Amino acid sequence: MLYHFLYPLHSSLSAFNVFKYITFRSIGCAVTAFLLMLLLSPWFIKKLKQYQIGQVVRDDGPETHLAKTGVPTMGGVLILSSITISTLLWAQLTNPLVWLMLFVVLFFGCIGGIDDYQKISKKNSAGLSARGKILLQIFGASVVGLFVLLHPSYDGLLSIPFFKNVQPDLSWIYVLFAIFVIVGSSNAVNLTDGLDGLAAGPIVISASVYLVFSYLAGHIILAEYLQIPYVPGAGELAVFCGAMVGACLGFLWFNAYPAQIFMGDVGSLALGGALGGVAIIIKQEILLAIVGGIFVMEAISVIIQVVYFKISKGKRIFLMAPFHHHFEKKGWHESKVVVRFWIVSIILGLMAIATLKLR
Ligand code: 57M
Repeated sequence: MLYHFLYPLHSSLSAFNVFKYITFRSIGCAVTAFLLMLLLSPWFIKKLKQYQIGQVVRDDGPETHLAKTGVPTMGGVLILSSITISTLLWAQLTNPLVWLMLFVVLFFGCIGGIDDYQKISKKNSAGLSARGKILLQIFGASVVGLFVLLHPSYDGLLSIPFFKNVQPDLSWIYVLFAIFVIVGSSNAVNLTDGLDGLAAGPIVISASVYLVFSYLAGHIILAEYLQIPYVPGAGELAVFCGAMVGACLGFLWFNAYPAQIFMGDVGSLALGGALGGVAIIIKQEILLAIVGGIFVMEAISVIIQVVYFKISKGKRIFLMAPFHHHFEKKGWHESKVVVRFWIVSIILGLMAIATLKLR
């Protein structure tokens, strides 16, 4: 909005020229989202407590988690509001990719929100059925998949990090692939969100990396120079990623150990879906497995545990899955697990940036 109102004034005052620059608007967007979270969270936490929107903690998890019963949850509502407000303020609103991403983040947020609400309002409810949740997720993701398939600037080619000449053509199967990436990413972030700050930290890192890649993908000269797919208009997604970075940093302020608020499924499903969506739209799909390596590892740990549990008739590989519970059960303090996961996430983020040159 600011772009549309303030940039045209540059003819009378040249200072308004800055609103043309994606870099300036991405930073402005991140700062706005961060400040919104910082200013509104104390009020929001008070309201959640007042309406008794508190976490129901399972009693079969690590014992230390029982103390978390009643911690206000559904902080994702504020995260999504901050992302939406800041994106609407700073992005170029004539760009369809911006609206597509707002659709993804809000649609996945609604799925998580309904799930959270059912769990909280009927204390013993398991929330939305697994089948209902996955069908809704597939619907949301297929909107992105179909957009990419039908849009003239896209093709079904996959870009493989480190191998610039290997670009398999998936043709229409690309839609199924897009669904797999977005739904997978949404659920992987959801599984990761089990310790204070464990999901928000790696989301900040992943969204920062995708901010850089979105900017480059939307810049014809830089994209050609770096030999990454050029996607017209993708630069505006740097502004959207800026909103994700700022909002999650602001959330982390209150979600850091000991957490004053959890994001709930409304946050985790939406933010995971958004990362998957950006990866698809800017054609850096496989890169997500590196950038979001922590989320991938957590999801794989659950798959391995469940499969092994079934074929061995009750034996386990990890003390508990997802992976973070394994370390807690080994006696690591929650904060140690979280900070170490962040360290791995930062290293993976740097590796992802390195793929720009190592090809
Ligand atoms: C949700 N959510 C947390 C909070 C957060 C298939 C199976 C592996 C599924 C998995 C599962 O349900 N995972 C998704 C993970 C929950 O947090 C809420 O949920 C939102 C995210 N969806 O925002 O609202 C608990 O996580 C803790 N938490 C924090 N800090 C935070 O900032 O401490 C969350 C955010 C909160 C709080 O304690 O209550 C969750 O874990 O429920 N299931 C599991 O993860 C369970 N694992 C399991 O059953 N493993 C078995 C299987 C695989 C064979 C095994 O290894 O033997 C564990 N989860 C819990 N107890 N709580 C184990 C039992």
